[in-house]
Amino acid sequence: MKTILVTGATSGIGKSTAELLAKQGNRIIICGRRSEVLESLKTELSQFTEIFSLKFDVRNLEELEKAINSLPAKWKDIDVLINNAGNAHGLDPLSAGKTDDWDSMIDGNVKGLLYVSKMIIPGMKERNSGHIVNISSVAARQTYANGVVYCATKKAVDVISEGMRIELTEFGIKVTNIQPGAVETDFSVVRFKGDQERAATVYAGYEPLKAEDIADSIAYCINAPKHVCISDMTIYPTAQAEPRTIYRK
Ligand code: 8X3
Repeated sequence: MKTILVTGATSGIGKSTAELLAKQGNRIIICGRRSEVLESLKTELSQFTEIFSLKFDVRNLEELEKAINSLPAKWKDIDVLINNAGNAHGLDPLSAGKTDDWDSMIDGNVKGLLYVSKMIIPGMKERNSGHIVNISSVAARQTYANGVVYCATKKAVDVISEGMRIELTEFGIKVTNIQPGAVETDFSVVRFKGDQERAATVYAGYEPLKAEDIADSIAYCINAPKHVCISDMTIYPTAQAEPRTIYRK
């Protein structure tokens, strides 16, 4: 049984991952921005294991420091950190991009991941053990038009994973970088600012990945034997060859 902290646990990949790892008997710290959603998820998952919830926005350093520092002693030794929180905002050429969207993506996907990691890594180093799982994207492998800033943030996640591995290997800490392709979650609804119809077109005509598929992959990495570190994993739906190429019927 491990103590696992999941950011962005209230929906999508984060929620499915928290659910699966809870069912496997791990103790889970679920983190997110919406207290009602966190509380109902806590109730739902408490039937399987011990759950602790922390409300914070990864973009808010003060809020997240306060939340993580408030963890009771028995929850402080985090074995696995899953840096899942992150989003895409807008799909625009650079010339028309909204700077608020850029700030949200850079603050959440890059700075937020760094802030949370900085809080958790010292304990892992002291204990000479731990596992950090960073959720990147296939957008880090292939830049696409109108998504340049999103792609840049995910490329940054790849680089941070690589750097973490270089800095943390001597402490016995594993680092896993996961690159999901098209996963049908609220991802596109958020990207298109609530436009459900447009979001649905992203997943039309083929079978996209489900959040559960990524949760499975994450669980596989976490459950690998102590001497095995899955450093990188790229997961596409069978119908997708790379971010821009999807075979639709
Ligand atoms: C989401 C996958 O291809 O829309 O990270 O960028 S993609």
